[in-house]
Amino acid sequence: MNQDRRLYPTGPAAQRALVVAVDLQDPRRALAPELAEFIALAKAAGATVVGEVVQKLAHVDPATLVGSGKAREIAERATELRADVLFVYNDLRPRQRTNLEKIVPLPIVDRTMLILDIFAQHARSREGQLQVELAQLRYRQSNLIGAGEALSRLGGGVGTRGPGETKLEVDRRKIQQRVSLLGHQLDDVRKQRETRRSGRGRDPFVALVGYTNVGKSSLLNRLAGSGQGEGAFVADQPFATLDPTLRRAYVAPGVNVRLADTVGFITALPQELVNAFRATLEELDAADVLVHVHDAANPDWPRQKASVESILRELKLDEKPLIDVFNKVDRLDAGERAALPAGALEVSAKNGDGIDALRAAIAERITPPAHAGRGA
Ligand SMILES: Nc1nc2c(ncn2[C@@H]2O[C@H](COP(=O)(O)OP(=O)(O)OP(=O)(O)O)[C@@H](O)[C@H]2O)c(=O)[nH]1
Ligand SMILES: [Mg+2]
Repeated sequence: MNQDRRLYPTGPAAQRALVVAVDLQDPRRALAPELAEFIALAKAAGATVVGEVVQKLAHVDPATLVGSGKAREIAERATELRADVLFVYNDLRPRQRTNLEKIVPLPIVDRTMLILDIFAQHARSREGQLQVELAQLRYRQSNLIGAGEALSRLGGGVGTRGPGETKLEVDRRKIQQRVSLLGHQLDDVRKQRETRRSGRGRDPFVALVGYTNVGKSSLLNRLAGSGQGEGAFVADQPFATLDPTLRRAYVAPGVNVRLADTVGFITALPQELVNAFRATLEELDAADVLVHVHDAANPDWPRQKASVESILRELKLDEKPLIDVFNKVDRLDAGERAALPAGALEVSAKNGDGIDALRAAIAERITPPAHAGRGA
């Protein structure tokens, strides 16, 4: 775990988090599955969730999000539970954040910060790390959140503090300097990657996409025949994969494809992340086929599917040939399998079921010119 890149101050021990959510009782967007997902994110970030406060409201309170009475109640709960951080599910305006912090004297972490924090912990490649840091700083800029410990350790030092500057002004100036430096460094890293790429072969390009934790990396390993230890990283946690992995995979006699694993999607993917990862996501544009992976064992898969589809639309990738694949069917009984959409491609990355059918489906969707002359 890399503490230095974390977005909010943290001690060596796991943080005790009190989760706060406003339930707007929107019939089109139920709170329960999203709140469960938020709590999973909190755990993936390394926190211990010590309590949950859900406030039902018709509208969020413009001043404090939850209302000042509820805020005082939250402050009491936080003391009782010895919480040291507040995880707030709903989007917070800067003013709501400041007001809430006055009543509940704890650092406030919102959903975007949580996701960015997990990304910061999981990024391995230089490009991934630069992209995440840039996203974090842009988020701070647009939400007027102070730079905190982590940033003052970067550069800073003698000569950075001009006469009469307030803490926030210094923070802003440092953030701005760091943002432009990161931008330049990212350009360099990307240029190097372009050079490496141009030397690559011309096998058709297939990209695995889907909600986070559905089994994309497991499928990549299965399709590419990676053995234990040499394959893409697999873990039961959101955003295990941040850095795109590319492998060669066999799909039919004489037909190989370049197979890419990608960062998982999530409902309301923070805009800062979409922007920061745009270059990586734009590579999907070069795909001949997208394989959209679903977690058939998660009852929430229809919501996840819709959310991925809307992100694909946003990225203008909705016109691409796409294969829907239902993974983890080893966890379903016969009745549950029968309830999946008719004709669904059912696979298990775990035991290999349905993988041949998936290979055949990919081979069929690859446009003929892409593998003309490569027949067995
Ligand atoms: N039972 C079962 N579990 C699976 C299957 N495929 C993946 N898993 C498990 O699901 C979890 C997530 O798998 P990953 O391959 O890391 O999922 P991912 O989509 O790459 O996730 P992110 O990179 O975090 O977005 C791991 O615990 C896997 O072992 C499957 O076919 N059956
Ligand atoms: Mg993965």
